[in-house]
Amino acid sequence: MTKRISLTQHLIEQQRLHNKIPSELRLLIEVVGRACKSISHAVGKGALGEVLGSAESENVQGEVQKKLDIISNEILLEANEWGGHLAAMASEEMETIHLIPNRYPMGEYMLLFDPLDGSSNIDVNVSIGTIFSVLKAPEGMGTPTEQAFLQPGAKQVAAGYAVYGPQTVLVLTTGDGVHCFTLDREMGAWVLTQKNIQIPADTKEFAINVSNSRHWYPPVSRYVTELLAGKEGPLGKDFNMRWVASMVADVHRILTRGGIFMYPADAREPEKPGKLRLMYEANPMAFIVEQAGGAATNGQQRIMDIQPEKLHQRVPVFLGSKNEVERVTAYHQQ
Ligand code: P6P
Repeated sequence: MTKRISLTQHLIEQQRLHNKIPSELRLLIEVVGRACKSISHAVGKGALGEVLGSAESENVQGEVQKKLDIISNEILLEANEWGGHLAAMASEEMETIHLIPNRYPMGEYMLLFDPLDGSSNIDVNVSIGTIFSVLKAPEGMGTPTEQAFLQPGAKQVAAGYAVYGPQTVLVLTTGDGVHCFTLDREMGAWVLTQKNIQIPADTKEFAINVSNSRHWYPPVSRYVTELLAGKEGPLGKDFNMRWVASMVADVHRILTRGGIFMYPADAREPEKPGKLRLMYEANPMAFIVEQAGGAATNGQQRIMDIQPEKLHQRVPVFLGSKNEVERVTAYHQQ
């Protein structure tokens, strides 16, 4: 039987190799890993656990919150408040940043998360997940402010996601490759199951919500028309389409077998630059995808180069197999 590497052992070995995971960051990642195990357990209860359905409330995005959105958010807050590794947290489910209560020491990291991405899939038992991003608090910051969070994605020191699907997996990068852990539910342990994941530069699979096609701007329309033209078209090969409507599930498929994921801005709401949020969806996924040899842009520039202006700002997203992301990005620049 091959030796099983735990999350802790992986992080300690990565620290010895690259000296990028001080003990405080290792604690942060392990605590988030434990929180994701708790969320997986809550999600898995389904109708047996009084956790399905709407919470009869709205989040800062004006979206109706599911009970599990709130439960997942609480799990992450409570897991991370006491450890002394964080200066503050930010969540899709909270309008303002969450300061560490005075009774606990503050640390040098800031954690951002979408506690349960893909909520529209909860009640229909389709894979959902947690996305998180880690930034360092600015030197001499004092009391954390929203402004302290507004750092480009290139400043992330770690990022990851969990997928609550047929397996529960945790995918993680600290800047030296992308690694995948599978939850051993009997032991309650994260076990390293894939190291240094690489996304193929080419692909035959694309992910976009085609029901919005009449609203797309020309570069996206041109690109998807070419994908649909298949072998007889300019791309010279047939493509397949997938759209799970859970970013974590679509991104995990792309990490596993390649593909391009697109959530563009469109004419439905011209002032709204797409649906996905920069700080706790696009940035962490961009970090992971680039670390796996893929690319991630907003159609104009690298997502991780964007200077954030607001905590909950949205951004168009094109990410995955490098050659296809570069193609659709080039169409935006012509
Ligand atoms: P649509 C889930 O609500 C989410 O934020 C992403 O996880 C997903 O990719 C997207 O929205 C799905 O959006 O418009 O297809 O429902």
